[in-house]
Amino acid sequence: MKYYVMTLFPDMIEQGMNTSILGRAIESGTIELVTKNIRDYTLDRHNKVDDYPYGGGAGMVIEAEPVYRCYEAICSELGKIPRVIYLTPQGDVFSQKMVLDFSKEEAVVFLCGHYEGIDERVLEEIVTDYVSIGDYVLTGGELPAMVLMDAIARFVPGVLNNGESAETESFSDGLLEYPQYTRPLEILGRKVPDVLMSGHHENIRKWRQEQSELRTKERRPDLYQAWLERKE
Ligand code: 6GU
Repeated sequence: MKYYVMTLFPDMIEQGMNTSILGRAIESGTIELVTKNIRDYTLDRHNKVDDYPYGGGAGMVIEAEPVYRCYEAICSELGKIPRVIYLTPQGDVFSQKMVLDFSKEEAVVFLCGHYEGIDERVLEEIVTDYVSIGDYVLTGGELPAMVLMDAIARFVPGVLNNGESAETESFSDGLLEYPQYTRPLEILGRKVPDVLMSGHHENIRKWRQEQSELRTKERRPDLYQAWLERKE
């Protein structure tokens, strides 16, 4: 999987992606991460990338030209026209379904906006997917881009090391994960559920399934309802 990120803050992406599982995946080449500073693609003498909005109003708008030139450079490097995801609160809300869809791509390009936005004409020209991570407003698309890259990476072969495949965790079948315990057997006046010490694998599997269902019903009734309807 090859990730390209078009941004005015490449350091933020690189700093955010160099740790833990993602850091290792990049280190080993399982995932490739290329950040492109939009500012490097301006033709302006002072490297200016934004300007006042036509029609007036607060804030600045990122110009079409540097974004388009940055996109062209990425297309040349890839030798193909990639999916381009624009991170915006106006997009479709990110879901595990979208994760699976994006994870099938050879390369994904993320476009991160700031300020009041990006000139609409370059968005019309290059963006294939508009994605939001939820109903709240952030200062820019960098954190959302990292959220998407993290979720997608979990489905790239070789990123998750141990036997725990991406499928067996929360949301795989639409339920939340069951509770987990480790040593000691008792702490804070609470014991580990007996069934987990029984060595009876079928009982343990059933108990965990029950816990997943109970927990989903309690904490995410919307997901539980959808799961019930799918099961029928
Ligand atoms: Cl993708 N971008 C920004 N700026 N704010 C958001 C968002 C994205 N998703 C939720 N809020």
